[in-house]
Amino acid sequence: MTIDLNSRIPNNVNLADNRRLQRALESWQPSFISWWKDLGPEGTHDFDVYLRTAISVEAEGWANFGYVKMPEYRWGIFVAPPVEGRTIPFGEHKGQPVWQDVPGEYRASLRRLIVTQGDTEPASVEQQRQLGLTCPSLYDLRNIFQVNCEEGRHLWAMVYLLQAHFGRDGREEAEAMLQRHSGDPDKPRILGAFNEETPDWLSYFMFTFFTDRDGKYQLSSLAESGFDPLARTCQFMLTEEAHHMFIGTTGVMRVVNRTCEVMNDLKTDDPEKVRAAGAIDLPTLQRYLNFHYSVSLDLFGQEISTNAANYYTAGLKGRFQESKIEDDHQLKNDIYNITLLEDGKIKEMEYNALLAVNERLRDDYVEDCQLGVNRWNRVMKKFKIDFQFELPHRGFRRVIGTFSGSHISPEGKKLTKEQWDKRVDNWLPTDSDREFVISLQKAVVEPGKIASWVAPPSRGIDGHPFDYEYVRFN
Ligand code: BYC
Repeated sequence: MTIDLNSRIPNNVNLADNRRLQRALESWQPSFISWWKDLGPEGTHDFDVYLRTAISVEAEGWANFGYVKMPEYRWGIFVAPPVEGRTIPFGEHKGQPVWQDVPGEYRASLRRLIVTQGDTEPASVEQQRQLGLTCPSLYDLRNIFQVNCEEGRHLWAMVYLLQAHFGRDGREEAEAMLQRHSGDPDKPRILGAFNEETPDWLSYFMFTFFTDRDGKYQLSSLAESGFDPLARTCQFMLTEEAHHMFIGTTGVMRVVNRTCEVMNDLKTDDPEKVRAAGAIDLPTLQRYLNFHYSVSLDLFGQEISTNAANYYTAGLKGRFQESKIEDDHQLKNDIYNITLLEDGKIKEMEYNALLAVNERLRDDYVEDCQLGVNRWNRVMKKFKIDFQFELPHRGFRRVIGTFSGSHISPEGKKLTKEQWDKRVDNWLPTDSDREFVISLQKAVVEPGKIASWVAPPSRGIDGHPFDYEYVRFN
């Protein structure tokens, strides 16, 4: 499983032995680089960035650091090693040997899953394209570039699967990945969250906490797939994904930390005074949290989904940590509790567990989000500040599924439109919140310096201190 770094496309899949595939990927590569130059991080092509590049998929090789110009980043194809004798872990083919090729009957479903996953990766790079221009510190600048490069690599991962296993259709899908663009009215990205703007660093930290975490759960369920190339690809992607969520968890935590410092220094909880001191008041942080959480909840699809049931039964997309769950892994006769809006009332209802696979994944996600929120709440406790963040009710501001089109308060009460309109400014970022947060966005690029609204990290990257020159501008 060693990575051939000298080849034009670094890989551990013996690309050199498959000339047709190698040629297909090599002919896609210039389109990718040109997309990166046009829609990747703006104005950064000459920067030397202290980046991590994988040189092997083993524990000691995937975190190799050095200065790199981003357009020269070694994007490539890395999959986790095969597990000998692996069998399909769930669904109607459970126990049969995993597939190395796409089964004809599941071709359309697999293609759709891979395209949906792949589409999110370049979308997030596009969404974050301008953030480098207003970075709060060099440390943060380096980290966002790392994330952007890895999202680019995740696109490579999906494009490899499409080109290796879906022939001409796959090549067309690979091209289309670079033609849809985040927020483009004519050719938008596939999923809603990836057409939202990420206009400031608070939104970015929230995005990496909430939306990248959806990525973790979706990739984990694809990592269980009976289609082994997809499973192994996603397994390696998950190692990179952890860093993205680290940025979200610690990013928001550092913002909370700074706000609490200011509140205690000024002995105030008046949001205006906190803002005047250049920090972001806690109620505004809660409103950003509400927004990003609800957008990300939509990414799990409908509560009751025949698509999801079919993917599961076919053995294509499993549950989170499928192999650790103790049941028959077929779910035909199992039930699962779902919160639904029925006849204008929010009710817990029992449903066939197969139809509830999306909802179960969303439940796992909600639990994980709560752990992060608890960590942020501990910061306020440490500062002896009487304020706690809360995840809003799962029906709050939803666009997909049972709650879409209704007005549900953060506490989970069904409201009329008038009631909602009266109170929504307390719950979601207002124009003036956004203007304020954007007004704080000014680039701080001197090593060791940091913007007023966020605390420095407790540790640097790869054992270096915070004031390390993580990015060199040429
Ligand atoms: N927006 O039966 P349902 C990441 C559509 S993030 C728009 O529930 P299904 C990352 C749906 O397509 C992880 N449309 O569908 C993070 C369907 O359309 P049709 C990305 C939506 O298929 C940060 C209809 O509604 N990976 O990696 O069970 C940075 C019926 O819905 C949405 C994946 O998502 C939506 N939110 O569930 C970088 C994994 N939700 O058939 C990267 C692959 C639903 O009526 N995707 N619809 O035309 C999937 O597993 C599934 O497609 C979904 C949807 C879970 C997304």
